[in-house]
This record gives sequence, structure tokens and C-alpha cells, in this order.
Amino acid sequence: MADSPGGMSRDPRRGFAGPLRFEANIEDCEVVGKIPEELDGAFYRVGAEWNRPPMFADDGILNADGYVSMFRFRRGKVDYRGKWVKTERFLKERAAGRALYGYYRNPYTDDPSVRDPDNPAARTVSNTATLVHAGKLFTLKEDGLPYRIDPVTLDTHGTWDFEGGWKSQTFTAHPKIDPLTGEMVAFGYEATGLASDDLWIYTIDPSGRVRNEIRIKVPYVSVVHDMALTHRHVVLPFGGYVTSLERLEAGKIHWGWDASKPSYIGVLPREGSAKDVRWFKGPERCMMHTFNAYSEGNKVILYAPFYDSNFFPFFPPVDGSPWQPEKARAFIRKITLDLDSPSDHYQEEILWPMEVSDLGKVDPRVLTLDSRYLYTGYFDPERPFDRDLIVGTPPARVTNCYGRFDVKTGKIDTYFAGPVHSLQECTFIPVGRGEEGRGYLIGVASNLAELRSELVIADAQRLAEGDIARVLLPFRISAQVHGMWAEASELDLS
Ligand code: V55
Ligand code: FE
Repeated sequence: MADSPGGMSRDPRRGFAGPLRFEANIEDCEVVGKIPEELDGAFYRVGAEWNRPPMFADDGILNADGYVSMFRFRRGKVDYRGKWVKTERFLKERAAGRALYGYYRNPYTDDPSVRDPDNPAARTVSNTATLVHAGKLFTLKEDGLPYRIDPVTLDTHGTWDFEGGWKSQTFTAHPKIDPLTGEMVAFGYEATGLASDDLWIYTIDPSGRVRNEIRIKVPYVSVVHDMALTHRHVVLPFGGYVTSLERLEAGKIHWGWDASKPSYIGVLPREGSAKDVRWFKGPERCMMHTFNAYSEGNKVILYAPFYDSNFFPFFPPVDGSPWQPEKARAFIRKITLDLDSPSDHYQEEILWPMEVSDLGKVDPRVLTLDSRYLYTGYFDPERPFDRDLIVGTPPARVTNCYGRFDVKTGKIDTYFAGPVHSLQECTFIPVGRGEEGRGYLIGVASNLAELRSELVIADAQRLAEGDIARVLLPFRISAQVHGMWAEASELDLS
């Protein structure tokens, strides 16, 4: 197998994506530039990493073990720590010394010693997002309950059901925290078991207690991966992916893609009930992540980087046709949901012509409100990039820029990471009081030439000026799915 000049193997399971089976702790990381002294808190991130080879070689990476890590900022220095999320599943597989769990979200494919299709949440890998609410840190995955994580040691302290108030078997990876009230709105889908059409929405007060529950039914069982929250409404987008008990009993991976299915966006008042849900329909779309939404009169405006079609090659089309990479493209869309309209269709506008990464953020202080700036990564082919470093079939996606997309003027302010770097999801760190957009934009970059990871830190109002600082790790860290910033005062950090 020929290696490229940078030592990058052409085998997509080696090189930068090769297995990592260690936990790590660095006090006072190497830094270039100057870490802002005003930052006192932690960047928590989680991703998927196989602790041992998967049972099935064609399984999806979304089924790999959760690995949680932190960059702790304090007095101009940064410490790094990374640990496995010690889920029930992780501990059982470690004791057995081999994979016991089969395909992504299909318990029928599990080893008989652990197989329990009546309790699918017990096999969650908790690999998708980190959450801080009411003084606690969690890792999340949409097929199970949150796992509670010690914010200093990153040790795992079991699952959390909000002191019994959370009744759904599942908890979304994308709850939303209202910056004006501190309340969290979250939901679980497949709430009553495998392929169930129950979706339950909860409001959790700032002290972490469940205050309200709304039980609704979905038009068809699909991935409801993210949501949006306005100061008045809950927004639930989904489309395309399908499952059924028959599919699962037949031993297939949880989702298939059905291009004939409409996309749906549900809207309901935050204090409403099942009869208040309005389902707006649209064409084939792969609706994974949102940026933000707001309510204006009887309209809800949603900004979201939805894909034209199926993003995931390992969730195959149900009609046996091949996965279509040219349709797996995300664009920044503005979607209008008019609650006064007799039409059951949503209106959609593509705001910028360029393809973007669908892992986007806004300043968390303007979540639920009419926000101006959207932040996400993209690949700018005009920038210098060493194309020999792109591996795999289909080729690994590269993100060499973060953009701040201004929805008021259309302007893009761009941060460029470097000619051998691929950026993971960005995170916005708010600074000061009130003013949207004031703060830092940070994220992990894979240095594909040196097989190391770097944390980049830029002034979010001066992205084109490049780094303020970079934290250089002496090793690769696994690809993040999602991460977030927490102030030291939100957690008991010492
Ligand atoms: C996503 C991620 C998941 C998952 C389902 O990004 C959807 C979308 C990391 O796990 O299980
Ligand atoms: Fe996500």
C-alpha cells in the first residue's frame, strides 16, 4: 500500500482515521500564539471511535463508541483530557474482549448474551453531543438516555432520567436551551420502543426538573435528529429515512433511504398539546441539523443547512439503487412556516450557492431569536490544499474554512485553517454582554500531513485575520460529532 508524502496511508481505515485506543491527559498543552486570558471554562466534545473492531465491517461510524474530551482554558493555558464514555455497552464489551453489539440501532443483530429488543436504549453508545444544563455535564445520543459525565475527570456516572421525570426511552442529541429563561426544551423519538411513532417533548426548568410533557405522533417513523426552538414554538424537521420492525427483524441497519417520502417540519406552541401540531410538507430532503429559528407574528423562520438527499452512505436506499454522493450536499436554507397559510407546504430559499458542512452554530445568546450570523465550515477550492491528503471511497470530505454567514447583508467572513488541515465542527464562545457575534470561534483541525490534531482559536468578529492561538496536540484525536463551550461558573470546575 503506497503512502503519500505526508505518511498518510491510502487506506481510509488507517492514516488519520486509524483506530485510537487510548485515554489521554495533558497538563499545559503546547500553544502557538496567545490564549485569551479572559477564557475560563472548557470546550467539551464527543465523537465516535471503535474501541474494538465492529461486529460487521459495513456498519456505520455512528455506531462506534462514545469518546469524550475537553480542552480546559484557564489563565491563558489549556489542559487536554480524553476518555471513553463508559456506557453499559462499553463495559460489557470490554469485559468480553470483543464486540457483542451488532448493527447501528438493531438489537436483533446483537450477541444472544446481550440481545434485548425490548430495551434498545440499553445499547446506546452516547457518541453524538455534549450538554451542560443545571450544573451537570452529559453526553447524548438519540437512541438512549443522557450519560452523566464528571466535568473535571470525564469519568462516567451512569444514565440520567431527570429524577424520574423523563419518561421517553430516548433523548435527542440536540436539546435547546432558551438563553432568556435558562429552560431546556428536548424530545425523544421512538419514545416507546423500536420503530415506535411516539415523539415526546419536554420542558426542563433551569434547576433540571421536568416541568411539562407533550406526547405527539410523527407522520412516519424517521430520524428526528435535531430541532429548533423559538421564544414561542418548537420546530421538528425530518425526512427520507425509514425503518420498521420488519426491517429490524430482518437484520438490517436501522435506517434505509426512501426518496419517495416527503420531508416534514412540525411546528407547535411550546406550551401546546398534540392537537396543536402543524405538519408542513416538502420535497425529498435530508434534514439533519438546524442553525436557529424565530417566531414573527404567525410565521416561524428556520435557518438550516439541510442536504438535498441522503447524506449517509451506510443507510442505503430501500429500492436497491446506489447511494448518490452528488445529492448528499448541504446548503444554507431559509425556511418559512406560515401558520396562517392554508397550504400544508413550507417555503424554502437557498441563501448562498455554495455547499457547506451541516454542522453549524449560532451565538447561543440569540438562540430562539432573530439572529444575524450563522457559523459553519466549508471547503473553498480556491485556497491552497494538498489534494494528495484526501483518501477513501467516496473521498473523505475536507473542510478548510469556517465562515460567518451574515443573513442581513449576505457577506461571508472567512477563517482559513491551512493547506494540510481539515476542520471539524466550530463552536462559538460568547464574550461580554448582549452583542451578538462578540466572542471566539474555535474548533479542532486535523493536521493531515503530520497526523496530529490542533485546536484553533479565532476572533469571531475578525475571522479573516486568522488564528489568535492554536493548541498543538502531539497525537490525533478522533473526529468530533458535536461539542460546546461551558463557562467554569456553570460547572464545578477546579
Ligand atoms: C447523526 C449522528 C448520530 C446518529 C444519528 O449527525 C444522526 C447525525 C453520531 O450519531 O446516531
Ligand atoms: Fe447532530
